Amino acid sequence: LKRVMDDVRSIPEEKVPWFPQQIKDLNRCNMLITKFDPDMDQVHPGYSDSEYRKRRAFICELASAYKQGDPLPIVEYTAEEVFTWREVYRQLRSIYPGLACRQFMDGLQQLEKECGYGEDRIPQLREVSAFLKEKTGFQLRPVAGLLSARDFLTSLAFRVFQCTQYIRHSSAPMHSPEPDCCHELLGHIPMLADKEFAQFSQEIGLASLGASDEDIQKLSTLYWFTVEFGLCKQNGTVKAYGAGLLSSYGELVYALSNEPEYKPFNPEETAVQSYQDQTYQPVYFVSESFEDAKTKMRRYSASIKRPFAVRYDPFTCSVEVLDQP
Ligand code: HBI
Ligand code: FE
Repeated sequence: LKRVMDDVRSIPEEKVPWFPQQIKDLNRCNMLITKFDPDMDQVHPGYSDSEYRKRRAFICELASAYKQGDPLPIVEYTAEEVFTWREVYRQLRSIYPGLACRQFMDGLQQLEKECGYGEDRIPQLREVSAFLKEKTGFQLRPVAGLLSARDFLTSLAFRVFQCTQYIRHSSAPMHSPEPDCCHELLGHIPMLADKEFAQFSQEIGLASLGASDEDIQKLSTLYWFTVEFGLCKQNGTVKAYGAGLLSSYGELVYALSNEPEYKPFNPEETAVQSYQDQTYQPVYFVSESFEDAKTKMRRYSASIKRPFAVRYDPFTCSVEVLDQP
């Protein structure tokens, strides 16, 4: 018996990375990645525009000072910023009907009717967050730029979506190397108004809590090829549901042309596909339906090894940690 006890004691304690259990713990999930930063990246379209950089710094400070539960900051956008928004909105809006999935079109039409979406003004995160909360329970949180994959995915577990509030540089309205409010408001928000998609997003978040770096990398790749660049079949044709596509005129048209390679969405394979964040994707993954994507993701998530299980309690907005089932 002594020998057995010693053996048991010699098993090293499994190290689980810290993760938030209460929604206010998201205040600690703010690790930014300095990629595509106009202050650091010489090819960023705003690099040589000091006015733009000052404006960005101002909007990013609002996000850095934000604490869970504060009212979302209101940004008074300038005429130049609204002009950029208008160009992006007009161009993309004209091609959505043939290329975007049904859930996206539904969400966008509701936003246009109920939330002031249109060419003439940039919607405020505060009103959009209130809209989403009623539709699917998602809420927004302002963020200063690209977050670490772990911190970004973690917030999804609480149905919190981290949104940038600055806009891309006016010299490149059709392209942004980083997320900006056009990407968030046009790409992500309409999809987050769909109940099934909201649940799909939260489940990726829950799967990421306390996961190893290696599993975070895989979940991040799955997020990339679904939430950002996903395609799905609808009435016998392929449509876009990924936010990276729905906020980029060029890549949306490209993804639905006959140029790129399509593969069926299959989490084990998709999780290890290498991807592009500088140019168009060489391959896109096509789901049979959201239902199908959700079922497959669930099976994949259940296969991730963690010495505990998690359950989200919507009444207290907290995560319960349970012993391995
Ligand atoms: N950070 N602010 C922000 N927005 C994103 O869309 C985002 C991010 N960090 C990582 C990320 N997306 C994805 O590439 C995945 O790694 C989760
Ligand atoms: Fe995004």
